[in-house]
Amino acid sequence: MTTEAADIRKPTLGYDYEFDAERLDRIAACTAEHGFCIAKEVLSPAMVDVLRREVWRVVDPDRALGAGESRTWHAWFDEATEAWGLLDDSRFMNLPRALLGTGEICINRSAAIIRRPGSAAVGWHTDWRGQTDDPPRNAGEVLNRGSWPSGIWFYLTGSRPTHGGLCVIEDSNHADWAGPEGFRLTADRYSFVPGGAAEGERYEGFDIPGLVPLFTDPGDCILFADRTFHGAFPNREERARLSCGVGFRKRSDLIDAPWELPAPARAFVEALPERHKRYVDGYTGIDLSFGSAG
Ligand SMILES: O=C(O)CCC(=O)C(=O)O
Ligand SMILES: [Fe+2]
Repeated sequence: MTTEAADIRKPTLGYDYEFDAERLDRIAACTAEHGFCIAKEVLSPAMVDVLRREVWRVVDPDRALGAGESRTWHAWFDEATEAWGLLDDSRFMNLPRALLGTGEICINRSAAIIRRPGSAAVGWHTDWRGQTDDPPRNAGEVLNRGSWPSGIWFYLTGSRPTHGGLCVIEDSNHADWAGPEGFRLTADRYSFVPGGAAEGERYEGFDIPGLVPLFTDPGDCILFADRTFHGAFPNREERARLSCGVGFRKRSDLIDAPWELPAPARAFVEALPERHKRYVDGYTGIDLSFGSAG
């Protein structure tokens, strides 16, 4: 496969992975079987505008990010007051309900990312942190140990290889997946490296068997499973790449977070309208100062 982003075309796989957002059965089945799918036109153009504005306002209010830089803002949704309407949007909310198999869900975590033109690739990794039962060493190990989807993301300026788009490895969501052919999983099973290579930095190449570059429009939702391995291309376009995601888990999957509810999370829980309070029953917020980075 060529690794020139501009030459990479949308692949034809042996199965469908793009569905109308109402095809919840297909969406859940594809994510369970292949580890990912795309729900089409989840957001109205007006909601795309709202979310773009809220990503800028919360993540980089002074437009201080320089060329080549990127910034990830954890618990973005806590502060993104204008985006809370997502919780009223059944076209969106039915997606996590379908993946989790229940309507009894709460917010697990959220984030928004800005990647300015020239920003670097994101090396291959899984967000899942259930490889061990050892006491959690950081917030990711607290919040990403269960079998809830790691990804429910809007790429608000579209996902495509030239624009820092997301890519996944198909079928890498299965517990017995041992890495792409020609690669091996790292000892912690967070990532993989080429056959004979030493473990070190995350691998950032795009010449990987099973790689699926995702092409989406701004209102589409990218869904991926708890363990799915993914990476992102560098942003080679003139425009900043904007994305945001809100992840949910079953309310019955309790998390006993080793931190006090952080102030933005407390303010969020208090300010949410009564009809939305069930989505924060069990919400922990995130305290990135807990443990080591990650
Ligand atoms: O920026 C992206 O497209 C992917 C980011 C990601 O995978 C992560 O932050 O865990
Ligand atoms: Fe990730």
